[in-house]
Amino acid sequence: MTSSYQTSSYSLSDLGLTAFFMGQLCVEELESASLFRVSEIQRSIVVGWGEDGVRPLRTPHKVPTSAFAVGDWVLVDAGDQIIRRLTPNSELKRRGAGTDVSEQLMAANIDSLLIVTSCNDDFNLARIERFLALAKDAGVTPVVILTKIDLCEDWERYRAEASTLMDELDVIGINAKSPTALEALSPWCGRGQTLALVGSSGVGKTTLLNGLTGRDEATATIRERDSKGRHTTTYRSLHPALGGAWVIDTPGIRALRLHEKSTGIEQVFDDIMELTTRCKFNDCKHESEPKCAVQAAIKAGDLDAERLERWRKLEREDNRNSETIAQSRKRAKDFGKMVKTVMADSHAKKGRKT
Ligand SMILES: Nc1nc2c(ncn2[C@@H]2O[C@H](COP(=O)(O)OP(=O)(O)OP(=O)(O)O)[C@@H](O)[C@H]2O)c(=O)[nH]1
Ligand SMILES: [Mg+2]
Repeated sequence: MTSSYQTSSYSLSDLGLTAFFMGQLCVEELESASLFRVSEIQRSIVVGWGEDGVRPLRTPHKVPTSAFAVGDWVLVDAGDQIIRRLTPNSELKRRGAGTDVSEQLMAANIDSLLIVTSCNDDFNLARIERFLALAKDAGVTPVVILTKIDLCEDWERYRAEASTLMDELDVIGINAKSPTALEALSPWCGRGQTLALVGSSGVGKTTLLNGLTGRDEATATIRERDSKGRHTTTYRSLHPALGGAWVIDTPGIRALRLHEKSTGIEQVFDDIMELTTRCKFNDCKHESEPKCAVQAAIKAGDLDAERLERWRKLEREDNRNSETIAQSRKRAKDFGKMVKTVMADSHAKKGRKT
């Protein structure tokens, strides 16, 4: 995707400015500075959309570009220098990759999260649940978009499976390449609304963006063998859609790691949460304890055992995420000690045998 600093202008209200943001400004600021909506963040560049079009903005001294998110509202001085970030009304955050425990801002001030997945090998319930928890954490409406229904004989099967993940979840099947099919997304594309497209590489996020905005951003075919994409989109960007909405396209995510104590997990798995309150023991592990309501629901066919496993996995990960770095070092040290002890024991046993 290439940056193009456009000059076409939108009013601040077209850009999604509401009283919530205006309430964060004092009269002097309104007179001397202007407001921009962050439309693109690359390694060292923040680009903003203001009343006169799009232009690069300078971050405050020693503040990295990672302190801002696409979709943010920022106050900017006459020299295109960002003065401050306005408090967002919603924020998508994830945990960094590998050993990085820091939180990464993915997008801000969005109304709905379009979780895009194809009706092929990409379809994965655990991944969709993670994205649902991400949306719930941010307090935004999740919608599951199933793409490539034109290449799939029984795409309704995918819809049926995805619909079981949460009550009242909208699951829309679409051929992202068909302009008429895009009308199915109109409930989330109203004037001033902002939606973000997330999902693995190759599922059709940029194809949807192009259809919704009339743009022609780069897309690329996927590998036939495993339906994997080629990571064509490399950074997040905000674009005006034809009906007055704003669309954020994002690079494909290999593995989404939720950040900190995620209340989203509890909301997505509220069926299991409700069952746990009915177990006989407060500290029930839902394994083989007597009068466990969770196991009883599995036996009665009311709860899928695989869903319970996926919840356990997310809970374990969430607990680990909430550890401080010191705790995580201690856990690694204790594990190292345990390995040494086991090794020493096995050497001693071998010694006794010979
Ligand atoms: N037949 C069909 N092809 C689709 C559909 N959606 C996307 N494609 C094709 O799938 C390929 C990948 O689409 P992209 O839009 O580049 O996917 P992406 O999610 O943006 O991928 P990344 O930028 O790598 O994250 C392209 O060749 C699209 O033309 C669909 O609904 N039907
Ligand atoms: Mg893309």
